[in-house]
Amino acid sequence: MPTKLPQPETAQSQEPKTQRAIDLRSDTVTQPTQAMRRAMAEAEVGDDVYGEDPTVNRLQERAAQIFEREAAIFVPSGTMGNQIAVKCHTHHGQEIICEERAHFINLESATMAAFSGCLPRTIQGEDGALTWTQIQKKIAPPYYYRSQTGLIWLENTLSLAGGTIFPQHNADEICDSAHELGLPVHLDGARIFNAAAALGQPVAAITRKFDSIMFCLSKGLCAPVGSMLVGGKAFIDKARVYRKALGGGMRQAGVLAAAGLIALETMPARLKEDHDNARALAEGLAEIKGIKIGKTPTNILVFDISGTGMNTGEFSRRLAAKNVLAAGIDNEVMRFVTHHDVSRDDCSRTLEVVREICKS
Ligand code: TLP
Repeated sequence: MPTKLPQPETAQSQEPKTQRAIDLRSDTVTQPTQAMRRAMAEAEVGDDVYGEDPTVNRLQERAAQIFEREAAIFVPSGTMGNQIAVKCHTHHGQEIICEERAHFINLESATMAAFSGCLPRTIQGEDGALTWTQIQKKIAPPYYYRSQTGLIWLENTLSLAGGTIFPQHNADEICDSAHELGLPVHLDGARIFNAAAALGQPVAAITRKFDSIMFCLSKGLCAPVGSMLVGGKAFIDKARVYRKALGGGMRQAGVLAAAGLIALETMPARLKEDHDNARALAEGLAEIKGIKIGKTPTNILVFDISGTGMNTGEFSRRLAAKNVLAAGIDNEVMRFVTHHDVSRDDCSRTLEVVREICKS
């Protein structure tokens, strides 16, 4: 499926200017909480390039502990975390097997090709889920002129498939079988805490077999900046080299890590609320003529609006005029994301607005 970045819509609002916009473009728009702001102001800091920032060190230790791994590293963004993982696991000229809607091949500025010199070998999975049988068929035969498979890549939840949860049995089988062939498996777990909340499982239990995991503090967990890369000590030592190479060595980054610690400790417990809101929104949308919506297991809704006679550009503009911000994944498919700064009332209001614009 062709993908385009959610573009901010200009809200040429016909509503009173004081009305707060309901921002469903992404959970990246969440504002840091008051507790985060206080912790940031009071953070103990040092130079993290020398490994001397005590707050960054604490965040890294906590992340490693929560995921039951040897080590973790704080990175400025999910994109950097993912691309460092690609670089650490592969060599130039190799292939990475992944789902065709994976974020790292569609929305990370082709860094995989530019920085690591790798090609994607894509598969379409049902609701974004892949099976070992599908993957096995895509592993390169050992001809010297054939680009060789270097890495298997899974994403949980899969954002562009509608926040779908990767079936645990498939993930375990893929990791075990790939390891038997000497292939590493990385998890883009930008929203792994959403998957864990929906499954009622600890993140460690659903990520145990992966060689490395990236997760984001700055999405549903509301931190202003930052992601973590988690794995074995040797992998994280290597990741530190490439983080610096990419310009991600930060100095007194403890001000950011302080918010990250609060995100990690306190915010996963409330994600279920976002999932409930998303489900309520999905049920309402399903009743509107012209809209087709699939499963909504977490906080991301993707729905086809081609039956309304509008494309996503027009649909987004009409929403923005009523102070609801959202964007399309392509010309026919819209994406809504619920989060901490979207209430159940905001969902009801959004449904009213969608009904109104679909009627007109
Ligand atoms: N996704 C963003 C946009 O890039 C689309 C969003 O609004 O959802 N992995 C996954 C699965 C992601 O969804 C994202 C961000 C990233 C990686 C990259 O994270 P950042 O934005 O921190 O570089």
